[in-house]
Amino acid sequence: MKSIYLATVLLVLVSATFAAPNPRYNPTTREKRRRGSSSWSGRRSLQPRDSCPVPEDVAVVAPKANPFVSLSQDEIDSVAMWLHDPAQGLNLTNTSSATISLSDNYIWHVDVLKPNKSDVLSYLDASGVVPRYARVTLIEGGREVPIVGEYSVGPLPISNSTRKEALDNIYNGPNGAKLLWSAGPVDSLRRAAIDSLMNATLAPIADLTNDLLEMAFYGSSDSRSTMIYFMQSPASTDGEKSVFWSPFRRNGMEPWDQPSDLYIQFDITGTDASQWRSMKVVYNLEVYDSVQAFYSAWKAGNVTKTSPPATNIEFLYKNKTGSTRELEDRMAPTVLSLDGNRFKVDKEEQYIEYLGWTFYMRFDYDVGVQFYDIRFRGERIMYELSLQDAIAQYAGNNPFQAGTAYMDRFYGIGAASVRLIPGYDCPYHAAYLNGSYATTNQESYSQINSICIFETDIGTPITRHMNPVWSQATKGSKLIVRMIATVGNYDYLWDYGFYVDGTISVDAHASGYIQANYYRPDDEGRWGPRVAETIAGTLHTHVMNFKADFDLVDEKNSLVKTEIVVENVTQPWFDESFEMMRYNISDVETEDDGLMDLPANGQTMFTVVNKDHTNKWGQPRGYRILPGLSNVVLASKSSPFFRKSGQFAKQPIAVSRQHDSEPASSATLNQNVPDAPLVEFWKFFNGESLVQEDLVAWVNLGMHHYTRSEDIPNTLMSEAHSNIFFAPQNWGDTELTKDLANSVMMYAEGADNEIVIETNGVEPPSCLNLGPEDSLLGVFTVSE
Ligand SMILES: [Cu+2]
Repeated sequence: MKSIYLATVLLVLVSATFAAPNPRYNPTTREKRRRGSSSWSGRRSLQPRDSCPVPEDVAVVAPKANPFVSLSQDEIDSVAMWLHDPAQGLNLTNTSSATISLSDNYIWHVDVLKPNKSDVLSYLDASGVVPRYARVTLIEGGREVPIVGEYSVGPLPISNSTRKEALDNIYNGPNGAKLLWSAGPVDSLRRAAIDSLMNATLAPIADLTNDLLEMAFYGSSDSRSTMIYFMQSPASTDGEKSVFWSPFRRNGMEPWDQPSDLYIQFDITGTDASQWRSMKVVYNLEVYDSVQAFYSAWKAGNVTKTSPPATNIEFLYKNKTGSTRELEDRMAPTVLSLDGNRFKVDKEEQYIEYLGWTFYMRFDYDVGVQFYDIRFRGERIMYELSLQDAIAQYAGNNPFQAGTAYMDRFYGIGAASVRLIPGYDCPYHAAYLNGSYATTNQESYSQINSICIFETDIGTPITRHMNPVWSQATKGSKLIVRMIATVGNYDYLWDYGFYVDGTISVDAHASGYIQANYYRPDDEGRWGPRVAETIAGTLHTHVMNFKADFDLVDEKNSLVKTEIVVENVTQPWFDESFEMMRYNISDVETEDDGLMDLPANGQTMFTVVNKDHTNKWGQPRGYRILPGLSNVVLASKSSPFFRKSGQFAKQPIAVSRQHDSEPASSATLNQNVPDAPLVEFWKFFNGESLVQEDLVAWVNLGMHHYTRSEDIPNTLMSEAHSNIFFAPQNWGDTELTKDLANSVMMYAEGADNEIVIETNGVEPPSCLNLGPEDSLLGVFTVSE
């Protein structure tokens, strides 16, 4: 086993150098500190003489088996076999069949269906059983009106009582749990057909593309192809048609940043690919009615060539260049738990305990890690905390970027989770968990080490104070559960933080490659600055929606709005009236007021409270929803590309009644149906009471990405950062860190003002090499 080596030179006790008052330690701390060596050998020891052990995972057994387990391979196979049984009448074609076509019915995805909250609570809080169901997505090209439909299949295991039912109960859109086939996922079958269309369109004009773009396309698997195409998302509005624009980029590394100036529109409506066709062309901002018209114009010498994408792509490399900065040959600081981990993980049940916190985790293909039954000191704070979707809306002076509105849930955020890089993505000694889900190839898959768990210093003490008679500070710590997903060009990092004071945080960061615009000087930077030879940044907004299902003590919670208002007041103790602020406290009574903006200057506080449970001071116990850094939402509220599909991203905070029929603010298949989504979020807000009911807060993190040259090669997580806090608000009778032993209290005692340094028996381990500056001696003194 690997250990880290640290010099053993201990805290040097140089009490002789201190004048009276004579400091003393309490007995437990004094003995430890006296075991030190007698001299300080310098800041950096090159001769390790001791080692701090690698913290071991501390075992814990979850109180109950995790009710959110992904499907096993046997379960997936049994569901697939059951669906293929002619008795079901589905006329399914096996996806491995050599003759499968777009007009066949076949399975796209068999995943586990998220169980209802009501069932999970009866299991967690009593002896209920959580029924197990599969969520099945079928591509049904063989129907008279071809569709993609979502169904539940269960209960599992398969038995005579197993049924297949449309999941209409959890989808409130106009078509229920289905969409018209043309708006469905682009699976390998459809991609092959699109590839043929592209080949048929572009190979005949290879002389044109070689001239104007200095690249050509002959099919994705043809080695002569130096060009690559993409599809605009959304590729439909309601599924009646699938018409989209394709950009063309140089084939090779990170094509997102090698765009050309050419865009072609395609119509791929319906299951008969022979009817698919190319439509308009845009090149150098000139619009041509057809590829043929474009080709004729070029032949006639009427097309003005713009720069092809740069062939020198050195700017995209992230290998180290340049000389090393002074002292940067040393390893960067990191967080280490030298005294052993303070959190416990039941890896089997995906259950965690940390300094009063307990929770379960779930993982799925759509969004990755999610949190359930989050409790602090035994009391439930949230039933669920989970990412719902991560979307990005683009802008640009071309039909592709102008029409791009990604919903990454569609591409599988959990499926895009990556194996984390120890020491870089996560601190050394972090604990790791696998993320398990069912792939769209009907395989049960575990992404190794896609979640890391570690405790970190919050960077400040959590509390401190000094006055003439004592000085106190308490260490600030939090547990972080981290996941990173690389969805195409972008890398998203999500941190879920659990603080020692009862605060929960969600942080989102982004890195990876921007999806660049083709650089046009006449754009004058209106959609982003030029960032390399032939590319410009692209103005876009990221929004990530999270579900925070509060159950403060129990499910009966209320939403309170505390506004800071300013008014002119007259008081007998002042001669003149004057302006002063006060609270205006009100309940948000119904869902009609549940879609909320953040008033300017932070002059409103939103709290979820339980009015039936007050603290010692008679205040309803609550948690504050505290927007942190960059809680932005979509700038456009009526863009056609997110008309109804992205309603969750149009206000910073929304609070609705919890219903098992409203489990998510988005849907995996929402991407291509902005006019006919499966989930239409604003329909959740239909006048129901929000007073002492089961409430769900839907909150957004985000970033308007003001792209810059520093996005090349990779966007920086320092600035591409957004967060939110859920913080106790009169939850306790007092603040919740008074029991922490990782605190110091220094005070004077007796007539001689003898200084007492109370560290509650918690000391740096002997392997930690401390210097004289780290001594507590003399920090606090009392003037005589
Ligand atoms: Cu961005």
